[in-house]
Amino acid sequence: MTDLFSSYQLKDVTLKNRIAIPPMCQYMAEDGLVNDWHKVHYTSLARGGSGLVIVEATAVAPEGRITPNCLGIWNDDQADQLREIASAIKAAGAIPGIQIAHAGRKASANIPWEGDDHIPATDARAWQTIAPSAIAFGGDLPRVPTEMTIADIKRVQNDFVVAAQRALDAGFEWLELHLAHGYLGQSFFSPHSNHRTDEYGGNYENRARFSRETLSAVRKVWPDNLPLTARFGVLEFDGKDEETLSESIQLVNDWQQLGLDMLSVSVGFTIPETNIPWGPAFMAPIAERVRNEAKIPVSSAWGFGTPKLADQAVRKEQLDLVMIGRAHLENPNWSYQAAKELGKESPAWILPPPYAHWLSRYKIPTAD
Ligand code: FNR
Ligand code: 531
Repeated sequence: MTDLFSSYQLKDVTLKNRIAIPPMCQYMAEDGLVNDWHKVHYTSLARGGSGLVIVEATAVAPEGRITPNCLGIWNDDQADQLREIASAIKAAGAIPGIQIAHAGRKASANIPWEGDDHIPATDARAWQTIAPSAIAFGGDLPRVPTEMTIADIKRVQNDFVVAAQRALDAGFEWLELHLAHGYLGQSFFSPHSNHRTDEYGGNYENRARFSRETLSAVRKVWPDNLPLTARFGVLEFDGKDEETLSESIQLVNDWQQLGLDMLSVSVGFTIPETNIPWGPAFMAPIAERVRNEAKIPVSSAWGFGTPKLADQAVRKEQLDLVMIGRAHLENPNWSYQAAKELGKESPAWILPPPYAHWLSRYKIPTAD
């Protein structure tokens, strides 16, 4: 019986368990560069026992950052510094992954604890955003983006390809395209945000074109023996879920033909007004449906934070990997404590050997 602490092989990469730390923006970079905070953050997470650590949404171009403080991989200096993060994650016993992203019309925003809203155009820190159509997200992100020309589309697609090459050179072994959460990739597919009248808008084929072309081009530079994955909002909880889900599953099938190895099932977040059924593991049944209908390995997140819930999702074959996000921000050792709570044999051995050895032997009995 497969459970949370079963190993998992995808292409030539083997994870020591089914726990992944999903990408979580830190908003602590200057000019897209790694600094001591990222070293503290990623090494503390990586030595906690999870099988895979995915570095946060890392922008493929300056205008693709959500905020001025997002990580980037659009130049060699950034890639060189990310190399340190990849090797530290590896040294700590987890597989190093990275998510590459472009924020589209949600870009040029203040960091969450400084407003989470668009930076006023008059502010020197702001920049003009780009998107499939000149339609603002709305809410706290009212800025109207510039509709991308075909040349813009080709440039950004190439930015993803160059970013994938840099991620490979930096030592990452797991690549995730950010095609979710209302950012550029998601916004090309959603009719809410894509009103184009050329070959990148309108019917399914055209709205799928951006992501299919980008995935295909990235696959050519990302080695076939390493996992190429994507995070994608398969529905919006906007009252049109059935229609959206069936189109999304069709797109996931198309992506598989183009070499996608796994899907991280998430929410679209394409428009501000939706009815998301927030709750523990609320995405599990949706992920299970994508896994069964598209016949693709899936991961998902959203409130799996208790060991039993995460373990059940794997045992019930709803997910192949469980992403545990905020629970790890609260407790970097979440995976080790989950192993103890679930009564695993010698739980210490999901930690790096220098810790595991002394946690499994010579233990001083705890006072009852
Ligand atoms: C996130 N999330 C996120 N998702 C993503 O695809 N790329 C990213 O860079 C980020 N950044 C990010 C930052 C922070 C601070 C949070 C809390 C979340 C979403 C995250 O990966 C995860 O899907 C959600 O947090 C839900 O999982 P949990 O936290 O309920 O386990
Ligand atoms: C979405 C989110 C919404 C509600 C709770 C947690 C997370 N994330 C998306 C992130 C940025 C932060 C908010 C990205 O995908 C970059």
